[in-house]
Amino acid sequence: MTNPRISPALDEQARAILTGNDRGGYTVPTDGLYPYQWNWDSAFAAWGFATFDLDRAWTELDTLFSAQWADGMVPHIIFHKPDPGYFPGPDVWGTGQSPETSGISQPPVAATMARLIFEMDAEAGRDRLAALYPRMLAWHRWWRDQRCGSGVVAITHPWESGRDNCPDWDIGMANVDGSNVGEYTRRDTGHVDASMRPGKADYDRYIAMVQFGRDCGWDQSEIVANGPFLMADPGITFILLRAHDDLAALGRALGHDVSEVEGWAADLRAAVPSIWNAETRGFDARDLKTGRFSGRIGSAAFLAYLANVESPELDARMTELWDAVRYGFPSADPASEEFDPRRYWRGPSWPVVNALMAIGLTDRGRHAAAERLRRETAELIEAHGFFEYFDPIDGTPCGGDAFTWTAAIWLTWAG
Ligand code: 9WN
Repeated sequence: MTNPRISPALDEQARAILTGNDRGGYTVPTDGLYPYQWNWDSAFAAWGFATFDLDRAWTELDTLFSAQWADGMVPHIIFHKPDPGYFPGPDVWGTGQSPETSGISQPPVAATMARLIFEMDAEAGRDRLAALYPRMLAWHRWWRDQRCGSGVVAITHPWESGRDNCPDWDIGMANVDGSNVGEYTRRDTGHVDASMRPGKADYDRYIAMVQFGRDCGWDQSEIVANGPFLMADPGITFILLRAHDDLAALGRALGHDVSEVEGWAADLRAAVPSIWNAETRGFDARDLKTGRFSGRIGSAAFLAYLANVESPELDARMTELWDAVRYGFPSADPASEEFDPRRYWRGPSWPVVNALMAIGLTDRGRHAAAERLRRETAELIEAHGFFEYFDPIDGTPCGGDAFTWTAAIWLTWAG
């Protein structure tokens, strides 16, 4: 995925964002709004760092895995240093970990990013990879043991998906009681425009789910069995499937027996048809408490390409959603009534998801589609800067500025 470098000035800005968001061994997603280390943001940051500082890239992944739980989970937030600028902080999560962390995970892109980094310089990365490999293996085993009971990957909280308020989760969220969570003060809406963030009803339910986890001591089996929310996520299913293959490739490069990982990948691949919804003609989230499909198609469905899953129907659906907007891939279906072009994961185009989709499309030989995605993403960044997400219709920049993963995908892919 090498592109001619089209703007040295933007390259320089992107590097400055990564180094400016570096808090010493880890990066924050953006200053102010997200003052801690987030899981999948860090994996993308590592990929970005690898374009100019390979050693720093491996360190980012090391720091992420230094917060791994004894059961193998790598948490979605690591609260290295207290910061009142974010809610809910470590006191609300109450996981009792050291360092303090949240109690859920996030999309496992780390092995995919580690492979991209390793392949930039295998010699220089061999020892770093050797140290990381058993930790990544333990995390993938955790996904398999704690989240793949139904075959595909389940999430226990919308934050686990990384696509917090996308319409996929609406049917599962409807069953969560957010009325008894008590008083709290959000911090996100003090940093960015509230109309671009999830609403209060969503936040009440997010907090109710955190309180359930805390009250049962973050017992993952209890959360899966009796927690308020459990939905099959096409996004993490495809990301994990891809990551299993990348982890196996890394294991082989180190001379390990990778048959266990290959087995996990085969089982997960066999379960993928269970999230195909013939009615919506797409891969769809499913409420595992009722078996019902969400009936919503969003960008996660098209991460299928990343996992070597493709079909003419998927291609046709991708074109339908994409041709309805102008800038990159919409996070929700523009033809649906929920579509909201600036409300977080309910419509906006996310550079980081565009990059993942493009990796998949390139690997499947869809070079024209991958190039269109790159060009449209680059146009957004060139016109407005390194924002968190963008209105896919008119390109309005949204959310946080000077964003780590937007800078990272510029250096590695879009720029
Ligand atoms: C909750 C950091 C994270 C991303 C997620 C994105 C958003 C957090 C929030 O920010 O989630 O985890 O408070 O909104 O949805 O994908 O990792 O950039």
